[in-house]
Amino acid sequence: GPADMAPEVWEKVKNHPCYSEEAHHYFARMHVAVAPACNIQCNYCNRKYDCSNESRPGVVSEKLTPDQAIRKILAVAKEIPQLSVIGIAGPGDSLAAGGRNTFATFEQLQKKAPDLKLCLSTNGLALPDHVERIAQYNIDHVTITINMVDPEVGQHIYPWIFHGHRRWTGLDAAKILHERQMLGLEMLTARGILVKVNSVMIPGINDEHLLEVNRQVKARGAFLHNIMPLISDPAHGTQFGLTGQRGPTAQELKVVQDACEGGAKLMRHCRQCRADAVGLLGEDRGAEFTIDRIEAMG
Ligand code: CLF
Ligand code: SF4
Repeated sequence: GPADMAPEVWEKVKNHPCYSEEAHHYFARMHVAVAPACNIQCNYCNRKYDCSNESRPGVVSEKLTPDQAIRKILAVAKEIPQLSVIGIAGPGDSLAAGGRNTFATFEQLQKKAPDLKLCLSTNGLALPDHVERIAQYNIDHVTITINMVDPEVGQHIYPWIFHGHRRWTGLDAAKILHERQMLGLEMLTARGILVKVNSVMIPGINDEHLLEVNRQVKARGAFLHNIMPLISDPAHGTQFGLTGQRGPTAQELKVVQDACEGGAKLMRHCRQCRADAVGLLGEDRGAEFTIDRIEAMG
């Protein structure tokens, strides 16, 4: 592995297509959309479609039960030998609703296909409650979507969160979410679990602030920082879409990414996958492997 990487880290990175730019040419990932619920509201989300943390809006993912997900994964693993990672990234939050479906899927998978790496993506609100189980099921890769480290910024991104049996709004909501995200990040990195931070760049809201996000997540041990452009689509009715909030241009995105050089290492090959994507990054073979087709094959 590279000189600047400890051998145990390299072991976790070398065949993960998102954590290693090199690996993404050779190794495939598969998402199973077993997590429909969410515990917060992001202004860039439309609940009818995928968690827009990672997914382009407009197409509904194939929602699966944990049992269906296992059948689908085992069938796909036979057909795609490069498959190395199973991720749960929506269509809601993987740890909302107690993470029930997420952990039910990973628990079985760990027994039935121990060679596949497990990966999950979360907004972080429920993360501190689940670090123990994440470690227990050998989930080596966790992505947290962190769009701010300052509740003043956060209040323009998150209209509400649901936490501790009640709904919070405004600055209170953003403050709780921020504290939970930082705590979850620290707890994971303290256990040697690799953490990638995704940030959605929202012009005029958090674009300049993302340098501070980069600095703070680096200080807490994040392995990678993935700054992604907001995909704002009024046709799909996101809050930001309705207010006319635009996404950044490629040039604006690059300026912010370049300004972060020297901080937490940046991921630059993200393809903003759907919550049911299958295959190499940038290809989506999901349509070949719908659960109907798999169950028809027996
Ligand atoms: Fe999936 Fe995400 Fe795991 Fe990768 S995707 S849960 S870390 S296995 Fe990868 Fe897709 Fe970008 Fe995500 S290219 S959207 S960063
Ligand atoms: Fe939507 Fe994801 Fe935000 Fe939940 S965390 S509101 S699913 S974008």
